[in-house]
Amino acid sequence: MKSGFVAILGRPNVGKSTIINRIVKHHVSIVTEKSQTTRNNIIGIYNAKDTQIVFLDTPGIHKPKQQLGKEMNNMAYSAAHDVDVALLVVDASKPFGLGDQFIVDHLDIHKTPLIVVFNKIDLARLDETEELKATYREIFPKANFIDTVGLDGFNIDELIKRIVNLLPEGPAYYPVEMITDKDEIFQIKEIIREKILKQLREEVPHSIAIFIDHIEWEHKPLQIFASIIVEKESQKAIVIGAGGRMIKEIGSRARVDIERLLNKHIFLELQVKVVPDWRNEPKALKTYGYKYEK
Ligand SMILES: Nc1nc2c(ncn2[C@@H]2O[C@H](COP(=O)(O)OP(=O)(O)OP(=O)(O)O)[C@@H](O)[C@H]2O)c(=O)[nH]1
Ligand SMILES: [Mg+2]
Repeated sequence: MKSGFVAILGRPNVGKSTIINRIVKHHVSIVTEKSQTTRNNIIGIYNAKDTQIVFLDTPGIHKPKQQLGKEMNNMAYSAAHDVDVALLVVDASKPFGLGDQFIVDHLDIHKTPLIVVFNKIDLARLDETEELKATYREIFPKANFIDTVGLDGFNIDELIKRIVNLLPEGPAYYPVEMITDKDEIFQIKEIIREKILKQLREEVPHSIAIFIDHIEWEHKPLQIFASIIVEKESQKAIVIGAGGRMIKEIGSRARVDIERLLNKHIFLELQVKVVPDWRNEPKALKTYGYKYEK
């Protein structure tokens, strides 16, 4: 059989997580319209007849302002190593800019079989994409190019075909019933974070982390007590909202998805905690699951 590992790399917000979810037909990685949604490497496993592809979704590579950003970049850089194929996802509707150059300079993918995925082709003008492709052709003369729309699945089957062509013969690395490497706790935290990202504006989403304080597994309904970590009192006020309306909304939206994930009724209690500058604190980064370890 054909099998192997494929890293999905690129700038924030280009559609990497949308693509992995399309390929594995599950919501293994949260998607929002905000940049830097994904903060960890997340495995999504594709199984078909005589084929297993282990995809790694990665945080969008960007110029980091905090230690958190450095950790996220390091996770993405590490994913690029020892894979059979690298996908470099770019936003086909945006001209080649400093952020793209940053990736080319920092990401060591010149020796790996590479597919440059021109995603969001639905938003792009033909003449603009021609120019973008010419630039990428100069940088990666041997790479395979493909246009996709992660949002509706356009060309995703073709992308899978091309990946399979580049894969070696090998064993199944994971049991076929496994879809992701992340456990339920991770997924619960991501669901809560997704609701906050979708509900709030730019600055606050980047400053939050989720910590599960306690789960009463035996209780009916199952009880989950979680903390939303922010950096400032002003952010705490925003997350709670006037009369507690915002946190109530976040909680009820998250509860619906967590119930679907666990297939049972749950009780979700959220509280907000201020941990100043946690994005630069090594201990806090470790506690919240964002410390890159080799
Ligand atoms: N129009 C259009 N929108 C897309 C397409 N693919 C993804 N999007 C949207 O782009 C936004 C970002 O998608 P994500 O999948 O979260 O992007 P990402 O690359 O994982 O972003 P980070 O996790 O921040 O690095 C979301 O609002 C998606 O719905 C596409 O092909 N066309
Ligand atoms: Mg993502």
